[in-house]
Parts: sequence; structure tokens; C-alpha cells
Amino acid sequence: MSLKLHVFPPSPRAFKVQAAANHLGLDYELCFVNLAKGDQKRPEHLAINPNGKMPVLEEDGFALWESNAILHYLAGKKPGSGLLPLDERGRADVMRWLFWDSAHWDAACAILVFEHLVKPMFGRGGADPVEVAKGEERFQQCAKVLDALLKGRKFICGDKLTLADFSIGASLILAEQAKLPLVPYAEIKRWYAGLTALPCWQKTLAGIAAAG
Ligand SMILES: N[C@@H](CCC(=O)N[C@@H](CS)C(=O)NCC(=O)O)C(=O)O
Repeated sequence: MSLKLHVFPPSPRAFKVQAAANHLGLDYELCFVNLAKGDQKRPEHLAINPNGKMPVLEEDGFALWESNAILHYLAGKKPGSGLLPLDERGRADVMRWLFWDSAHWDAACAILVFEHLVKPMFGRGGADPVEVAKGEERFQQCAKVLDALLKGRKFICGDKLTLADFSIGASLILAEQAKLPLVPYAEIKRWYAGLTALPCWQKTLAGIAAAG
């Protein structure tokens, strides 16, 4: 199989690329990057991502890192799927949300994932209250924008599922463990419930559970 996804499955950034590939019906080989064992810093991994991070897509000598760039590449394999609209404004709208994810949403969620989940999991001490407060403030700023946008909408870019939903929805797979302060955001919870009902979402979650 020529398409490979190098992932640590429990991570939202790994989840989004697998869920999108599953939705698109693409065949891929899952290459497990064990972050707990430092696989991401081994020479063979640094050769495909000098940042020493996952996810990484590899295909016929082409290596691509950054989860949102990977989503874009995957959608390009099935141009009719609608995940990346063909009209210029539709595409730009999706790209806007992918950039927003990288710059703001993922960045805010990552602080809380690190403090509440990664630290206890890897024995790196207790949560730092200053970091938690910073993460919660940034999360709330983003969540207000997203919640307001989602009023009267099924998906982030309108009636149709796009890459934006995979990119932004993925962080919520850890909402409980990372203590993301979602309680006031009814629209986000409604939208996310819709994503969790998608067969690709279920399949990807099942894969994480099976990987232990
Ligand atoms: N912006 C990157 C972030 C990638 C990233 O930070 N991955 C983390 C796990 S979610 C990682 O591999 N960390 C391992 C390390 O830093 O040693 C993306 O979206 O792909």
C-alpha cells in the first residue's frame, strides 16, 4: 500500500487525518508512532518530519507533515467528495477554518490537553494553574466564535461536511479528559454530536480503542 499515515492514534491531530481518510474511503497503512517511547525522535522519523512530531503522511517518496496540510492533500484525492469545495469562495472558507484551527483553536485546546492529560499520563507533574487559566481563557475566546457561527448551521461551512469539521471537531475527542470548558456552548455540543454519529468518526474511535 503506498499511502501511509504515521500516527499516535489517541491524538486529535492523528484522529482528524485518519477520520478524513476513512470518510473518503482511502486505503492507507497505519504506522504507529509511539510518542511514549520517543519514536518521533528516531532518525527514521526525523527523516520524514524534522520537527520530530506526528502526524506524517507518506506516499511514494513524498512526506507531508502538519495535520491540516495532510487533510488538504487527502481531500485532493477525491475532488468530488465536497470536503474541499471546488468554488473559490467555498475553498477559501474551508481554508480559513483550517488556519483558525492551527493558530487558535488547536493551540488553546492543546494547553488543556497537556495540563490535564499529557502531564499525568507521562508522569510530568500536576497541572499548572496559570497554564490552565490561560488555556481556559483562550478556549472560551474561540468557543464563543464557533458557537455563534454554528447557530442554524449543520456544519462549520454550512449544510455540507467539509475538512473544517474534521480539523476543528477532532480536538473534542479529548473534551472530557482535557476538561475543555464546553458547558455553555450548546451549538458546539449539538454540532459535535452530529460528527460523532458519522461512520468514519465511529470507525476511527474504534481504532483508537483497539490500539489500547
Ligand atoms: N501543528 C502540528 C502539531 C503536531 C504535534 O504537535 N504533534 C504532537 C502530538 S499531538 C507530537 O508529535 N508531539 C511529540 C513531541 O513533540 O515530542 C500538526 O497539526 O500536525
